[in-house]
Amino acid sequence: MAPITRKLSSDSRSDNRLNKENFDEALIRQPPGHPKHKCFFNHIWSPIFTPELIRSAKSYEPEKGDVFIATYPKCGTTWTQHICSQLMIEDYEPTDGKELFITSPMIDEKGAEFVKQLPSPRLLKTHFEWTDVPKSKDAKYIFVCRNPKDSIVSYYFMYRLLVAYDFADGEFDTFFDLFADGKLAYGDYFDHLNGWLEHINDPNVLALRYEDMLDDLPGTVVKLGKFINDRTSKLVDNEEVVARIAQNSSFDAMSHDQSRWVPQAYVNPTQAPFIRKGKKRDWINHLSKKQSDRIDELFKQKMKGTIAEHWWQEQMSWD
Ligand code: PPS
Repeated sequence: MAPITRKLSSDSRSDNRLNKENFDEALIRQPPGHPKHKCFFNHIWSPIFTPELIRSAKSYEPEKGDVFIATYPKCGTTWTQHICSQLMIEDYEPTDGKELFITSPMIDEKGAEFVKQLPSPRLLKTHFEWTDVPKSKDAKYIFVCRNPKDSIVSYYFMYRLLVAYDFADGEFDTFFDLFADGKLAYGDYFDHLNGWLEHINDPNVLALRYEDMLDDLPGTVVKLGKFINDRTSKLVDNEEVVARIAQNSSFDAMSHDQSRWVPQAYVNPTQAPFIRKGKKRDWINHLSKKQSDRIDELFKQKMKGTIAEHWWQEQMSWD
């Protein structure tokens, strides 16, 4: 673990001068040139997370009808949430103050109590790895993944965008090394992917790839509708409904009024917006050949023998 900016830590728990607030502060780490993180439970988190809410989120007991959208960050979460919200929530209309962020909250950040007061069926976001996600055979899980090279670039721009990370001027090379070493919020991309891949054939899990969503958005809307529940399954039998949802969920449509997704107080207005490029292979504009080779090597080592071993060859090739 990299050096820490504040003296703290394992002894902090026994220091009775620390109240809740400065205990949270004590978990902050930010070596020079790095983003700001919180470190607890042997994991790295966004500085806005707290141990209490993470513990609470993990202990949530899912109810029948709950739908989790689970991703490693930047793999198509918001996009999938927006599509599913249109299918599941009758008066869904995200606006400033009633952002998707609130109607389809991230359980990891908000904890169980916040989630329980939402009307059922609930649509929840999570970046938890498989082992941490609250499990129930009565809940459904939509796992969305994206090739690692585009995920790194998108994640880099998000770290610059979100005020909490204090990384608006952060260097890509620093960020790249943290990603490759698994030292960003939510840890190692490959471990996260591998954990979920072991469950993609479970009957209550649907796996999607971001790149396939780009290739066939109406088909993705139908897949989601058929998976979620009987009502949404019937809805997607109607071609007009599918066409309208796909239209509302295009990159251009979602680029408008971005205050619908994330509260504006969270973002740095000088940075690229949250819905940023929405493409495959944008990584070619940011990774050096050496960095690209390093990800290829990690992919080969860590995905060998898995169902994803040969995924994304075209999207990840240097040529
Ligand atoms: S987060 O913060 O983890 O919830 O981010 P997440 O929503 O998973 O990922 C954000 C990336 O998804 C892209 N996006 C889209 N691409 C294509 N079409 C649509 N409609 C769409 N909506 C979101 C978004 O632009 C981010 O990717 P990049 O590569 O940064 O553009």
